[in-house]
Amino acid sequence: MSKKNKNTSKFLSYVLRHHPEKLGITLDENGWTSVAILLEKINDGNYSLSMEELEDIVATNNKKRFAFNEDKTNIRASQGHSVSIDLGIASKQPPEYVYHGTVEKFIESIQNKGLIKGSRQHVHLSADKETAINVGSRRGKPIILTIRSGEMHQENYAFYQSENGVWLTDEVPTKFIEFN
Ligand code: HQG
Repeated sequence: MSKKNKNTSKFLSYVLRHHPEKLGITLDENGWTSVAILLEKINDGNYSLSMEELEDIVATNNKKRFAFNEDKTNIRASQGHSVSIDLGIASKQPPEYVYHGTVEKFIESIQNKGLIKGSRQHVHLSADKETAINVGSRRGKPIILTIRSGEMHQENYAFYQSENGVWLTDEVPTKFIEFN
């Protein structure tokens, strides 16, 4: 992916997950926004973005962070929102274990409170350790927690899987976390 498209991806994450108003766009209740208006607003100032470039970003973004609807008239971020939207995905049985990458300075607090969603709409969990290592590495030396998601599901905690494969849930109480 080109440097320009990488920067545009970051900007799109910012507006589509957190601050649509900064670009003067609105998201519907499921997080979708009009592609035509998005392009119009982006091209309003001294930035230029074509539909072809946007299509390239959606197709090649390393984490498939964005998705078009069927006829490509709307676009949304597949997960990671802090604005209140409903992704409209059905709850789903998770694997027996999922993983969470974090760093040492959060461990004591996680031991006390479990995993909490903070400013995002969900706690984000990974299907494999590899991905969790990458998530944790954003903040320093990664520590990988194993979550007994199968057991949580049996106890009626709801899990969702975003279009790009991230496991989402509302909270993970300490008793389901293996700290090792
Ligand atoms: C920590 C990126 C103290 C948690 C990634 C994490 C992911 C607690 C931080 C996605 C805590 C929240 C989400 C507690 C949780 N006490 N700290 N009780 N419970 N934490 O960014 O999971 O590149 O909101 O361990 O790849 O790091 O943006 O969540 O360190 O998929 O697409 O609080 O964001 O994806 O941080 O990352 P975040 P996350 P994108």
